[in-house]
Amino acid sequence: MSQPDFEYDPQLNDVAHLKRAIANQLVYRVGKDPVAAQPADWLHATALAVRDRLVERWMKTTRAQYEQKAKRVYYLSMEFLIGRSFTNALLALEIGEQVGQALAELGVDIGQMAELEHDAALGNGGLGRLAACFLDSMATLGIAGFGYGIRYDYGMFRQQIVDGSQVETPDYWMAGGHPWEFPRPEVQYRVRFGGRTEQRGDRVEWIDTEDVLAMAYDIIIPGYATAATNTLRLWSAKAASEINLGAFNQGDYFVAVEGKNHSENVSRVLYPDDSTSSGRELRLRQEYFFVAASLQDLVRRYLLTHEGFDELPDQVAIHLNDTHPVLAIPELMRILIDEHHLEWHRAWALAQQVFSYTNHTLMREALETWPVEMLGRVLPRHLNIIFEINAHFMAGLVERHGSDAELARRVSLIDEGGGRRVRMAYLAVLASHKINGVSALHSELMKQSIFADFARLFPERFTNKTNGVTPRRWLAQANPPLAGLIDAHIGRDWRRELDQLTQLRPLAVQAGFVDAFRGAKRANKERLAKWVAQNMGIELDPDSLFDVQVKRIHEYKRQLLNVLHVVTRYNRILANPDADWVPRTVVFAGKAASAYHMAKQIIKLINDVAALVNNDARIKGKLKVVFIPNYSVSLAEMIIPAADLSEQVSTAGTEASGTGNMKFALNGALTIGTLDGANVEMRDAVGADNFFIFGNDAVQVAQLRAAGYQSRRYYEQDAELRLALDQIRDGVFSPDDKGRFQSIYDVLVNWGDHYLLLADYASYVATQDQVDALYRQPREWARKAILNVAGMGSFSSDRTIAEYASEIWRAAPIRI
Ligand code: 26V
Repeated sequence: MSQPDFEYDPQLNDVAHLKRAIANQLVYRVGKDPVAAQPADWLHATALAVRDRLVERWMKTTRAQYEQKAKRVYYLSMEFLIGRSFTNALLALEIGEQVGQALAELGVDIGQMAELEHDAALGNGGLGRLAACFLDSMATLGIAGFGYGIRYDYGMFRQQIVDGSQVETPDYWMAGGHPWEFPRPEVQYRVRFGGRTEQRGDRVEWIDTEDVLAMAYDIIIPGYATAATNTLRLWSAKAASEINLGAFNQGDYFVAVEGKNHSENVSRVLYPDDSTSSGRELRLRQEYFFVAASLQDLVRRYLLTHEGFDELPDQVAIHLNDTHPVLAIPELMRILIDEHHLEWHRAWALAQQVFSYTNHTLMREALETWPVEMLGRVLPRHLNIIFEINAHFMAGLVERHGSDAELARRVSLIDEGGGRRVRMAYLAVLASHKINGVSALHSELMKQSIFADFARLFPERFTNKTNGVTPRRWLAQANPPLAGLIDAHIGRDWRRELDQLTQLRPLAVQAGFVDAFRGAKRANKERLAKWVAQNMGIELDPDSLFDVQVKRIHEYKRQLLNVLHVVTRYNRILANPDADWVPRTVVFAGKAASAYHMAKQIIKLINDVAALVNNDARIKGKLKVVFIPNYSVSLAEMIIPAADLSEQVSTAGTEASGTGNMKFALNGALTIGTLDGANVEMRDAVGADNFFIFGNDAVQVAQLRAAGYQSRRYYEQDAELRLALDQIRDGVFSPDDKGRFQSIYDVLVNWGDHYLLLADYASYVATQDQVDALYRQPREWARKAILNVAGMGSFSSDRTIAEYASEIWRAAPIRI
């Protein structure tokens, strides 16, 4: 391989330049001879060549932000579930075809190569993926948005299914290198833990701390079809002191590295829990670690161009993605008071103008609280500050509302009942000028339940921002057949203005378009069927109705309700084998938190049911069940476009929004769902005739519970339901261990059925019959599916971010 014989210009995107660029990267950066290069080497080289094409835009954006004195929005999140970056970057640059051609000329298949990229799975589920969609939209809209988070060595665990059960293994996602990040060894901050505070005159000092360094790694976030390019800055822990030389010289090698390992463990692993606050000290340390580094970084950036803090609220917005980064509040107070000597009231006023907070769940067990004892040990100064915030709050309360001990007890930042704990959500509400929920229903329930007192005290702070998803990844990238069809009829601008999809409405009755739409769906179903055949050895029939539920496994999401329908359908087919059944393929995927026993039982049951149903010759292809292991962003990109039916069946009032629901509808699936989360708004947007709603709504759920819900009544009165539950209990699906699912039966029949599955069962099964009936009329089905796509315009994360920017952050786009 010779040196380039023409000037290397990373802005030139013709095939010849790209080919040269890729080959150069392969040789000089990856260090591989093209004749010996493996597909992974080509991927690395191509990623670097593509990344080069983003760097100039990135610098231009940073310069524009400075020149225009843009207000920066700092999105603090413990999780960013970005998935793969390669195809996303190609799309943003709109150079996919040229790169594909260049690679083809180099003898490499771009599709196969792209499949090798490891997902960056630095998140658990909805909250983390939302953060990634938001970064995409902030860049696309030209908002000066920075993501701040943790560069976990190990992201979400890899899920294997062994004998039908989940087995977790660590996922070292950077194993193949991570060409999308820029390590910044020059950007390191000291993060302090432990020690004690000492009053010196009118100042408090925090001393005798144990320190860890936070080192920055930057990931480029390209905007779509704009030069605007933002940064996700992730922090990695580095030991503040190197190995213990004394021990090393004495040959105690283990002792020598112990301290270093201990410090660096802070960014080692993502907590693989979803909605249970496990309350572990390492988690607390992680939260403070990334918050402390981020605040030092953003205050430093602000002070580069400002003296004093008067302009802080015009220049900085800090958004708290759930309570995980709430320590940013006492940390900012500490910086302003202890380091810059502001007086309390001034610091507090600034904090309140800077912070905003999104709540993502009403589940009690997910509301973070930290034991006062632990917080005092790990962060003594922050605990002082929290106590002081609380004292001011309590004093103000008496001033405004007289002394009301009961109210004070309820809203205090310190929960005094049974071991004192700090209520992080209350701290967030107190310090933020805006607090939002993630769907209209959720924002309303939030005000009525967990924040009822605060909504009375500070009504003007509470608002709603319904979630959205990025149409770049979730339609353009995930679904080329449908994206291409839409382009051919309404042009390409929907990628930036998703409302343009309304132009598809008249096409829903045009035979040519309907056929092409069905063809696109068919192609996606074939793609999934091929993957399942190759990777799982199971044959799926693309003519069958693909009925899909993919999401974290959780009782409130009610995968079990879906299973009850599957079992009922199985029984019905066996009872009436010659009837004209609509063939169905029921697809599940999702991870269970490692310590969540019931969720793991649900996975096992799904797999046991699948084994029996799929191997029953009498079923003859009328019903098939698959559990696809290791659900991830990239699997979602393949599974969702292949769905005919989207299962969104949570107990009304429990799913804050859902975002998978939006991705399915955008890809032309019909939804069967409850009036929960964003389903309510989606139904309004696409028309109730085009949406399968069933079951009790949130008000009815509350009434049922208040009236002393007795699930056993439903069990006794419904023979089909009883049969399904008895079969599960009696071991029909677990002949090797007949008692295996007794506890599932008990939860539903004897232990209160907290999520009201039995109350919604009959309505669900009846609605599934309507689904079958519609599927028998393929054009009518397609018409409704098209109207779903056409109605999804407002569920773009661009709309969501535009609302956050104007109503919460007060940040305008930069001109570039
Ligand atoms: C809590 C915890 C507790 C400690 C350990 C780690 C961990 C991780 C996550 C969570 C809370 C998860 C909250 C969440 O993901 N909520 C989802 O947010 C989505 C985006 O707003 C929304 O669409 C889903 O309905 C909601 O469940």
